[in-house]
Amino acid sequence: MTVGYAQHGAIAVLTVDNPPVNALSVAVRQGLIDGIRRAVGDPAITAIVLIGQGKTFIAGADIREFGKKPQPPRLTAAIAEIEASPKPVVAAIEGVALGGGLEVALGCHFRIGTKRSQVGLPEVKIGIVPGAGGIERLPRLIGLEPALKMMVSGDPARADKALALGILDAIAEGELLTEAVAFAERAVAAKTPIRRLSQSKIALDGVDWRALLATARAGIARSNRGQISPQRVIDCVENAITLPFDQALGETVRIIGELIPSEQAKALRYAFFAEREAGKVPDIDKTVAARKLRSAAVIGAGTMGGGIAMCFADAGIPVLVLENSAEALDKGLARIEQNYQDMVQKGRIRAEDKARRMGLIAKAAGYDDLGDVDIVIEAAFEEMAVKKEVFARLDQVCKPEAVVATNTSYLDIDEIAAATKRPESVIGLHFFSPANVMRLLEIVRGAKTAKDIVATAQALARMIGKVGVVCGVCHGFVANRSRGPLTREASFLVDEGALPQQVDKVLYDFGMAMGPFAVGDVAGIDVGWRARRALDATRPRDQRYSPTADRLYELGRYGQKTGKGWYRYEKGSRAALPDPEVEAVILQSSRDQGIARRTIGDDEILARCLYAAINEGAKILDEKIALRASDIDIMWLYGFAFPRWRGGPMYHADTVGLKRVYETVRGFHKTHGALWTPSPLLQRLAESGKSFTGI
Ligand code: 3H9
Repeated sequence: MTVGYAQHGAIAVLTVDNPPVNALSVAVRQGLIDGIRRAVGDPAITAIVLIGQGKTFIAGADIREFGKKPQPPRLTAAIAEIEASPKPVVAAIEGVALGGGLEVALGCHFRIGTKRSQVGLPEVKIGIVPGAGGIERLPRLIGLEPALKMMVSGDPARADKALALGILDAIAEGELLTEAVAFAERAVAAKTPIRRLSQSKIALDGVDWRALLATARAGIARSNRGQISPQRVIDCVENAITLPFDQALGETVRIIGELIPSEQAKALRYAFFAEREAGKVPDIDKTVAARKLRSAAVIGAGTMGGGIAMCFADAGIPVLVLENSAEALDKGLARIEQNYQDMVQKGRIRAEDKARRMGLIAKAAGYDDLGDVDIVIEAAFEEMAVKKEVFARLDQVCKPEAVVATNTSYLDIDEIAAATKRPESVIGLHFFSPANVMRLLEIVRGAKTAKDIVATAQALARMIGKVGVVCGVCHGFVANRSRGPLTREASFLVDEGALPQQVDKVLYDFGMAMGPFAVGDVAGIDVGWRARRALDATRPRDQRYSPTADRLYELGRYGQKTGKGWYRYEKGSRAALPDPEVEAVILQSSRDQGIARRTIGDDEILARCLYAAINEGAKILDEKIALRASDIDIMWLYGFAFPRWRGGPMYHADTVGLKRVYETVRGFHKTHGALWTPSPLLQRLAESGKSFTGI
């Protein structure tokens, strides 16, 4: 039975039981209708409680059913049946009521939650709109402005906020079912009037709803550039305001019907499941227990080390910070404090949050202070000799069960591990800058890393709110290695005839948050210069190399920090302005390389940048450094702000068609040589008509 039926005195209890998250499959929809009819038809029943089995009320429609032929009954029909009940219906919300789950609860006449409840309409995040009355009912319950905010962002509200907004009528202190039954009995005894939201009006007195919607549209155009669903939510909200309930709902149903099969919704559904898949490592199941993480240490108080220390403090984990000198440590802690201060000023955290978090960050006087910590993350200088020295010291002082991690972004983890007598405890934990903001945590598993250390790293990712993706060891690992060819091609394109602003615009218009040159100015042209010098010794002599960025470095143009890089920046502004001086450097560089500049079309720019990354991604997959194509996609979504509504670069390649991608790569190989050698996997898949996500 997906919807159980029981009687508690005169109260019927319907229990949705559809693990793992009580999604509203066809059987649940039918079960709800049957249960309501049975309770309504039974004279011994005076009221109904609707509850979910386990830790969830209902997580929404079954996303796996999307794209398949819809089967009756519709969710709107089930909700209409609930709302029409002449006997009071109380939703008892444990855990989440999301999407269709909240829509079911809004069809009920009362809602009682627990401290753990979360309610929301996240449909926009999977490229659709709330399609079962949520758009029409939520503003009627809590008012237009807060409802609009929730539906457009898709972010859930926790119990206390839901109570304040009026989504919840009460929060149970004790056992939810018992209190919900008591609530229902009281409603019957007091003859509390039943409130059917579909029959009420949206309160609009004094609300300039046109201005509100216009502001929301403009905000989304910036925050969710290129994404259709939030704009469609607002279309539906406008209908909810201007049309009668049934007519507005009819329009919403039509719109969700259009959106479900759309490319964007498919990509966003793909990303939803890819994210869940990324947490799974085939040889590490639930029987592998993670180690306890109650305290941490970070080596290095630079930008990266400081950001990592903030991650721990944000999660309530005490963290020690170790630096070479007292000055460097003081400087690092001052930067952390400033970051928190900025967050307070922007209203992101309260002053007391800042104080609590700063209180969790302490200075380590030396390596001997690290003997008790559960995890150490080294974020020292990117040089193998330095890393080896640090790890040899850590080996001497850390307790045997400690996790000993490095934040290196490209060095060989196995070589670092070999500097210790405990290579099984060593792992790569690669954060992305700014470490306290970017959500990707690349978990690099060395040849000898123990399984429970990997499981602990995954648990850490969850604790600090990151998306952990496990991969193997190679130069640059998965994220940076697959992105490297994109920046490489961007530089070549500029040498051949494009300008930075043209290349950046093409990638920005594609949906990336920034183009590669704007990113270079943020990351620092001096940083790129040092990374290239580190590779000089091993770079094949006949390999094409763009010297243009080196010319900018020689001019002291280090990027935003010097007010000049690929662009120029006015004092105090981050707006990238094209600079004739850069253009002159580029033209000279082309001449020096003997390249006759040509006009380059936007299509070529996009293909060169993206397909270079995709071809490298395919090589990484073939070498089994990444477990699956979707893991590469998740890394790009969370590490490089690739537009989620395009799924990720590998998924994007599938939508283009691998045959076409392969043919284009082959063409570039002919024109541009060895750096474009097609990946054998790409070739195999293209020739057999397969896709990355199908393997
Ligand atoms: C909707 O409701 C449309 C309506 O407006 C109108 C319709 C007409 N369907 O995340 P977890 C699976 S749209 C199918 O690891 P957690 C998930 O894939 C929907 N499957 O656990 C995973 O499977 P597996 C609006 C779903 O505790 C397993 O459940 N609702 C669904 O970290 C456990 O999930 C949403 O967008 C689903 N709806 O988080 C909510 N949800 O074990 C989406 C989950 O095989 N869901 N699964 O990998 C979530 O936000 C989180 O999953 C949730 C649990 C918070 C519920």
